[in-house]
Amino acid sequence: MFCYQCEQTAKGTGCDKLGVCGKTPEVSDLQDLLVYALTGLGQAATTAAAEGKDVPLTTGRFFAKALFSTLTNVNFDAADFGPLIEKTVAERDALAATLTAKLPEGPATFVPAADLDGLIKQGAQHGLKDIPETDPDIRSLKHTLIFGLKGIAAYADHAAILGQEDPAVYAFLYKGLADTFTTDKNLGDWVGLVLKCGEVNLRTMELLDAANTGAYGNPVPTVVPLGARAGKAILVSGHDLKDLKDLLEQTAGKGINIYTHGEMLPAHGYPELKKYPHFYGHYGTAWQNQHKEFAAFPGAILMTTNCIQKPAASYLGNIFTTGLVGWPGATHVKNGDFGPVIEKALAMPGFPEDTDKGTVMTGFGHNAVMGVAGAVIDAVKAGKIRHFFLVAGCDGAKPGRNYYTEFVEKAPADTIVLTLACGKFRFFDKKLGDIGGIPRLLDMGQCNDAYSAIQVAVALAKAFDCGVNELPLSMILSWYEQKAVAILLTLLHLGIKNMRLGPTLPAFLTPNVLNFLVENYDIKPISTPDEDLKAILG
Ligand code: FSO
Ligand code: SF4
Repeated sequence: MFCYQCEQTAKGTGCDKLGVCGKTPEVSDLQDLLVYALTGLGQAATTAAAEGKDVPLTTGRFFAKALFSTLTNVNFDAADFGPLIEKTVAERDALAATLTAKLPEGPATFVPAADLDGLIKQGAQHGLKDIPETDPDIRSLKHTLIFGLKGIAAYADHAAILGQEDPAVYAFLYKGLADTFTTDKNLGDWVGLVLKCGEVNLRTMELLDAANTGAYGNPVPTVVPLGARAGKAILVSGHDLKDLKDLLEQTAGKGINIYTHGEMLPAHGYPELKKYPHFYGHYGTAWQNQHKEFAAFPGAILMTTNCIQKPAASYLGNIFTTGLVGWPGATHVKNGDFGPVIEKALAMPGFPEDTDKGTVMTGFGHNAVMGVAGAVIDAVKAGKIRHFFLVAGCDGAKPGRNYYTEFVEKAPADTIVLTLACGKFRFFDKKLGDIGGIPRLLDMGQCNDAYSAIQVAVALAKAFDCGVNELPLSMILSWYEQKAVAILLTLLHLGIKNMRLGPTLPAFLTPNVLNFLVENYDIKPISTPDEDLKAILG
């Protein structure tokens, strides 16, 4: 195995024995083989499109799901990858049969082994390092593209589940993976392709925003209790709002309270979800604290997407996976088929009494923020708001991530902190007060809602008649997995400069590629909160 797609990669260079995330070498090799097979499907689909033939939308939908399943902390179950590889090859062959052109030898002609052991052996031959490339900088950009495509695939899958699709997004997924097996492009072409990935991700996030708000309404500012209500309980984690909606429907009137964990917190802001009286509150913090928090939860737990951590034995019997998520030994239920989760919750003790642990607020999506744009602009013009910080991105286990807590604590009282994704759990319950009625801490949603932050930045720039880079706005980003890579590429595509990125920089960027980013985008690693605040605020 060799994997260096996420921020916690071993020694900051790559996991080659066992994933720090818990991914086994077998699963890593199988995921590599799936990406290899998808590259072949991508070649077939790209050739079909060039020949003017239709590629069915169902192929795109499958492609996104399969690629999403290789994202960090989604699926750790080797048994799930054989069927995905077989279906990929079947889809490829169905398309290839319609083609006039002959597909090249390699991913497009690969024949999967008949059993899991054979597939694992094949996977070991088709890792990231086996992608044809001799130039280390182009290899770095090829890998960056693959990781960005994984991020797009995740967003495209979420959007498609709620009925929003764009064939152009799928076409880019096909072409992107197919391009990693080409050797006729120079470094400049590759920089262009990687930026294009950011552009396509923006379109995908736009689709997802339309999907979420179309299905469940525009989020509204909402107070969310952090304590518990006496009674049976189910905890829902991950990012899939449809799973949550289905669970709310299926538990209505059953005396079970539904709690969010991690990235599900912003779900409380959606009118069509918050209307359920048994959708009670939020429990716990970010994904890396599952061991402690899940072990203490007195009900069933449902993981709808990443990030799942290896379940401890104490709660392995209570945790359920659905959709693309998998952990060997954890019960998997089909999307929307939550009977076993409900049964388990009813058999467990639940919370014995009401407990009050205070509240937090969420629901500041672009619609809500734009609704008070007039007041925000006036406050900036009157000098009451000096600066905005977008402190956003993922959380993780590294101690260096305390930077983000300290940064928010030290941000002066005349500044506003916008946040999104699970990194917010480092400071989400801080009481930062308000500026003339505008809360100083605005939770814009999941990492899946990064589109909201971009919309707000663009609207502010329009109101002040300047570019986004001229706004009194600084982006302080934390990254962890490949959705964050896709978002970062989107911000680069939009020409955003001066981003601060931590806690460490991606291992897959060579020094030359990093230099390019520094020279053209003034991207910087985080230093200390004091130094960074001083540099930003002067
Ligand atoms: Fe976090 Fe995990 Fe949302 Fe990521 S739960 S780390 S960027 O998968 O998806 O923010
Ligand atoms: Fe290592 Fe991250 Fe890959 Fe897991 S996803 S194997 S932690 S680089």
